[in-house]
Amino acid sequence: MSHSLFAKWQGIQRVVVVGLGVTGLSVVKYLQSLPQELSIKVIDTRSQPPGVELLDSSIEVHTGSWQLDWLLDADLIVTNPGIALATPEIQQALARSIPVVGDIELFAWAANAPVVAITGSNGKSTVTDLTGVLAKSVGLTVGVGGNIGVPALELLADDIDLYVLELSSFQLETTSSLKLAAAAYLNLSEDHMDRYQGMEDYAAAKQRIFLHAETAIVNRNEPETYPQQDDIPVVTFGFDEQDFGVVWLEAQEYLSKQGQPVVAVEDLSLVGRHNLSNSLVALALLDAVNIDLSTVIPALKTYTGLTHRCQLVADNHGIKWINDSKATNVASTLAALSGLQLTGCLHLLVGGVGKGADFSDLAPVLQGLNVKLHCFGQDGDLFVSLHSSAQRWDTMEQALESIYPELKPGDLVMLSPACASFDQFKNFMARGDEFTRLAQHYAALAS
Ligand code: UMA
Ligand code: ADP
Repeated sequence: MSHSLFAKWQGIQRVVVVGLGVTGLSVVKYLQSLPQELSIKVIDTRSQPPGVELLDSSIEVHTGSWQLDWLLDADLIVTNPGIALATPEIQQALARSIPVVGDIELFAWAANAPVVAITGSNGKSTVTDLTGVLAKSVGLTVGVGGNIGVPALELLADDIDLYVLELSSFQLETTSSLKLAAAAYLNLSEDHMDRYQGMEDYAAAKQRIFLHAETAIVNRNEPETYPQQDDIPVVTFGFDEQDFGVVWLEAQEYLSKQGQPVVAVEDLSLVGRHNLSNSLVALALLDAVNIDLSTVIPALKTYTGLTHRCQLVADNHGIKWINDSKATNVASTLAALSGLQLTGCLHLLVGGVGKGADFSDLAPVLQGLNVKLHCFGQDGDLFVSLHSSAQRWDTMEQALESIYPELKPGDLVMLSPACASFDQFKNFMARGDEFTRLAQHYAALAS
């Protein structure tokens, strides 16, 4: 244990982990690996939290409600990102000056290789994965994790050259000492309004990515993404010739660095304008840690993206089925709609948990498309007024069952729900997997 890590843990004996899931489990495992004797207790307000069966029997667990006396007796509370700092029980602990941190803060105490991180409302996972893939392609040992699904504490190892972390606003709320070689803030649009008081509150959580950043990578079109401190060097990305941008040479478009071409857009496998922007950010992050960009171009050209993001999952008789289950807010569904090359009718499936969002920005875009809107799930009603074609279904399966007999060549069936999945699915992956299974089933029936 390094001297600085030892200093962080001095005086801490009773640790309460709030919220299991993959984060809580990684925290417990990490705490157990530390050399000092800690008393570890776990609280999860769910009656059957995921992962409880994997806990060591020596750990005391309370499920189904809060256990305030445990909380108020702790030297340190480590929360799952699903637990808001504003939760009254957590506020009571804070009022008694009990420190409350998240797993990313514990990671920050222990990491001893350069870290780059990505936040924003949309594109985080794509940029995180791409940055990791490109860095690995030049032979580096890279730890890629965070909100993308692999808890950051599981990445800690002595042989890591670079950590690449996706950080959600939830995680940033409880992170205060993470030193970043570069921090990218992609964009800001409405999301998680069920957790925050309003956009200001949500934006303030995201700004925390810059607390100890050596370089800020920000979106030229979105002033909200710039750091509020003026002592951080800023590198920008956008669709013109400045910093990381695009240039046209002999009628060909290139991604560029300071006006110099880096790679031709037509050589990329990723599709959609939003993915050009994501590629620019990955290049800017690697540049910030002194990786020669010319060496990552072969991997950039072949990168096709992550599953559940505008992913073609069935293509039969000229009918395409696209899984964009990761579109969990309005801006991501708008991005998916803006990249469409439509020759027939779009059957768009929307709905799930709306998280308090205002969906009205979708209406003008839908007006301009040959679209049939299929609304399902808990908040499906909120979409019905957006387009005259709208039909209400309880489930995605019911919608697809009715859609498939009327499909014609050129039609496109897309799940881009603008909502979270928790009303009917374990997570967005399970929702996307179910869509893919059904799409492949109905595509086969049509053949
Ligand atoms: N919960 C309770 N009571 C508790 C603990 C949790 O009700 O005591 C609820 C939370 O309110 C939350 C849900 O349980 O809605 C999530 O808990 P979980 O067990 O699924 O959490 P983990 O498995 O640890 O997953 C978390 C992140 N989840 C959230 O931030 C909600 C995952 O991001 C992340 O991949 C994982 O840690 C590893 O870092 C998911 C997510 O939806 C994909 N993130 C949001 C997003 O991307 O929009 C921010
Ligand atoms: P996040 O991790 O921030 O949710 P993802 O890379 O998983 O981001 O993409 C989530 C959704 O947002 C997908 O539906 C994808 O098509 C869309 N998307 C990806 N990048 C961007 C971007 N830069 N701007 C807007 N939407 C995007």
